[in-house]
Amino acid sequence: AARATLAARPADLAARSQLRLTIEGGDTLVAERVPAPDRAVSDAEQREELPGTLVRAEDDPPTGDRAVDEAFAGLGATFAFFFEAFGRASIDGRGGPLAATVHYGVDYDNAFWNGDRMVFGDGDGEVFTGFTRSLTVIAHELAHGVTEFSGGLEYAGQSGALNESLSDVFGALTEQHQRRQRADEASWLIGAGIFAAGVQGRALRSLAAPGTAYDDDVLGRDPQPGHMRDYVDATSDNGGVHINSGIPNRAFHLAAMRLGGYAWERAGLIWYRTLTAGTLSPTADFTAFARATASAAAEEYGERSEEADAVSAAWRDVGVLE
Ligand code: ASN
Ligand code: ZN
Repeated sequence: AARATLAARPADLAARSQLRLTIEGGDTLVAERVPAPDRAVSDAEQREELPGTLVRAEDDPPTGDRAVDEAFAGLGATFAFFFEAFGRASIDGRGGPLAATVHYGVDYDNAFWNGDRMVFGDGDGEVFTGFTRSLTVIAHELAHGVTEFSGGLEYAGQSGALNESLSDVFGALTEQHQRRQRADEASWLIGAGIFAAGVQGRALRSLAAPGTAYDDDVLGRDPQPGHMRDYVDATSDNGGVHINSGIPNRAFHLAAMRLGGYAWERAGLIWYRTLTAGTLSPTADFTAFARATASAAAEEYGERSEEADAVSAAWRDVGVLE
């Protein structure tokens, strides 16, 4: 039997695409067009001006600049994750561009999404090294774009902590997908490998054990709670968006561990559907989000499904649902 499928990309998909040839069932050649990333990495040359100079576009060869090539590869891995796991083509869902700027500022100890592009500092070399060294950081920033294009979650208080948590969840899942790691094989760390030598810590955050990622003289101690009883009423950090995100992070980890297997396949899909269903309020709090994940699980797998039960139990375990 021979079957050749040459499906043109949908007219509304502004994506670049590539021909993928696979052999099915031993004797069936399937040719299909799948979206391909459209990456553009720019160099800020240590200034705090965007976008900087374009140094690597999609069809360009590696530059030899570590940060440029790490960003390019990381954007590619994140694109592949969102498409293969959820069928989403790029940040806008229509195959649109992935723009990043590296070498931002002098001794710049952060990375961010500015509404348009991902921006990465090189670190000061004392506490942080380059922020592109971690795929989870690159995917975290790209996921802020996905959240924004999905209707957004206001970046303050609990909705802000959910925005942060979704970026951590998709950041961790991108790495697990790239490494083909099951839930119980993964590190569940964000930003492993970006601390300078001598810093007492494993990573920026841990989804599995919030509050345990680092304990360092300069950096202090990881402030994340993993349960509502330890919720931090902060005014800094937009009301603790990078602090209280530990609670929904741990809920995701618990749901994924309960289900087992590849975390993106069920727990990840449920969180993605919750974000993109179009019914989530931009000011959703933890309880509203938890209920929305339970509804998404019931919709996808059934009311009394293993998946719906795992999700509800996880939110109870962190004190968000009763
Ligand atoms: N690294 C941070 C983040 O993406 C930057 C920020 O909060 N602006 O969440
Ligand atoms: Zn973030």
